[in-house]
Amino acid sequence: MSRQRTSDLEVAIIGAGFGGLGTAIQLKQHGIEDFLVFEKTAGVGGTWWVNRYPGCACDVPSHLYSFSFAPNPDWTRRYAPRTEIQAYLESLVDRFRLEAHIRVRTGITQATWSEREQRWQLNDASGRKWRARVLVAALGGLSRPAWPDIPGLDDFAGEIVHSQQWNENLKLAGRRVAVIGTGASAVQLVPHVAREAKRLDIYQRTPNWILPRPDRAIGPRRRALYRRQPWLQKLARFGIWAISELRVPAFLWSNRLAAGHRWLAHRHRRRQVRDPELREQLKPDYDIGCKRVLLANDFYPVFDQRHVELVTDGIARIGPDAITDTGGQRRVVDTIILATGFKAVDPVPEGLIAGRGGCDLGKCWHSGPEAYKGTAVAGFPNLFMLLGPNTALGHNSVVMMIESQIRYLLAALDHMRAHGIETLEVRAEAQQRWNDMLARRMEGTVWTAGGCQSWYLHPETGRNSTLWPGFTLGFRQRLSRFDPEHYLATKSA
Ligand code: N01
Repeated sequence: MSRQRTSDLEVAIIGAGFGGLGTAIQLKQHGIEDFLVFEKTAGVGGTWWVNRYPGCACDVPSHLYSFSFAPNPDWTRRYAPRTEIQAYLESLVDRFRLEAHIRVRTGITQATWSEREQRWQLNDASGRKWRARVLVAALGGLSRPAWPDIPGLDDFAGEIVHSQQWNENLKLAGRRVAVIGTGASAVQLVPHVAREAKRLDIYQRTPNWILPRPDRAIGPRRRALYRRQPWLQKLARFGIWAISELRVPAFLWSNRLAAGHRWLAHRHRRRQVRDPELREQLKPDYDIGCKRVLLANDFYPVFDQRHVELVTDGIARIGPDAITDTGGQRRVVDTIILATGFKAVDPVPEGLIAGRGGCDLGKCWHSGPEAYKGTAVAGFPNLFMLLGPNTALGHNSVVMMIESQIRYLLAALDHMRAHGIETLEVRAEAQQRWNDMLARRMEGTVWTAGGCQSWYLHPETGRNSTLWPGFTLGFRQRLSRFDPEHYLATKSA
C-alpha cells in the first residue's frame, strides 16, 4: 500500500543540492507535499557534498550565496568554507522538515516520458520504479568532471585524482605531485598541496585573472546582531548583490569599464610574485572576465617556494611515472591532481532523460545545450530544469538564478492546477526565439570577443550555452510570471 503511494508522485526532483533543496522547500511552502527528492550520493548538498578537495570554499559571499527565504545569520566568514555551506544545506532539511521527502543513495538511472501515461517514468539504481507528473532536473551545471584527453594518462602508474572526486585518504606528504590546471579549483587546493608535497609541478595552460580575496571573519557580535535584526542581514545581502551586478556592463558592453579590476589584478600579481619572469608567465593576455575571474590570496605566493615549479609548456604525454612537456622536459611524479574542471557544455549524461519519442536529452544537445529560459525544453513535457543552459553567472550568485527558476516552476504548477492541464511543453518557436535573443546578446561580449577560450563556450560551435548574458534582475523579471502563450498544453480527460 505504502509502496503504491510513494511510487506515484506529483513532482520528482533529481538532485539534492541548492536547486533540489530550494525546490523542495518552496513546494512545501506552496502546499505541495506529494514530491520526492532523489539524490545519488549519501547526503544532501550537491556540489558541496561532492567537492571535498582541501581549501574548497565559495567565491561568492555567503550572505548572498544562500537562499533569501532561508537566511543564515551565523556565517562565520565572508566567504564560507565548503564545510559551512554543507552544514547550512543540511540544516535546511530539519528547518523545513524535508526529511520524509528526500531519498539519498537513490540515483535515478533513467527518466523517460511516457506518452501513454502522460507521466515521467523513473528507474532508480536499485531497480525501483517511480512515476511523476512533473520532473525537476536539479542536476547542477558543473557536476560532471572533465578528464583531460592527454596521451598516456591511462598508463600512469601512480595515483590520479580529479579535484571533484577527491580521495580523502590521499597521501601527499613526501610525494612528487603534479597539478594540471590553474582554474578556480586549482587556486584553492594548490596552497594546501604545496604545504605537504615534497615537490609540486603546476601545469598552467592559460593564466587567469586573479583578484585579492577580500575574506574576513564575521565576529560573534555581528552574527548576534543579524539574529536580532534580520533586516540588517538583508541589507548586507542587498549591498553584495548590487555591487556584484555593477560588473555586468564591463562584461557585456565595454571591457574598458573593468579598468579598476585590471589594475587591482596586476597590482596583486606584482605584490605577490617577486620574480619578474614568473610574473610575466602568470599574466593573462585576454580581457578580464572572458574566463571566470578568480579570487585568491595564497596562490601566487606558492611560487616563491623552492619545491614548486610553474610549467607553462604544454603536456606532450604522460608515462607510468612522469610527465613530459612539449619542450621535451620529463618530470618524475608520484601523484597527479587533475584540476581540469567540468563538462559544462555537456551537463546531462546520455541515457538519463528521454522525452517525446524517446529523444535523449544528452544526445540531442550534442552541439550544446539549449532551453527556454534555461528551464523548459521543447519535446520534454512537464520537465523543468534548474541551472539549465545559459543560467550560470560570471559576476553574481547562481542562487539568485535558482530562486527565479523555482518561482517560475511554482507559477507553472499553479497554472496547470487552475486550468486542469495535464501537460505543458514549451513551443519550439519560443525556445528558438529565446536562443536567438541569447545569441544576439552574446555578440561582442567579453565571453565571445574577449580573446580567450573558456569552458563557457562549446568547443566546436563556439556558442556560449552556459552563461546568462545580463543582470540577474533581468533574468528574474523574465521569469517573474508563467507565460502559457509559449507552451502547448493538454487538458485532463
Ligand atoms: O575548472 P576550470 P575549475 N591540459 O575549467 C586546465 C566553479 N568553482 O574546476 O584555462 C592542461 O576553471 C584549464 O586550462 P585552460 C566555478 O564556476 C567554483 O577550476 O582551459 N590543462 C584550466 O586551467 C569555476 O569557474 C568554486 O587553458 C588543462 C583548468 O584546467 C568552475 O567551477 C570553486 C587541460 C580547469 O579550470 C570550474 O572551475 C571551484 C588539459 N588537457 C570551482 N584541460 C567556488 O568558489 C583543462 N585544463 C564557487
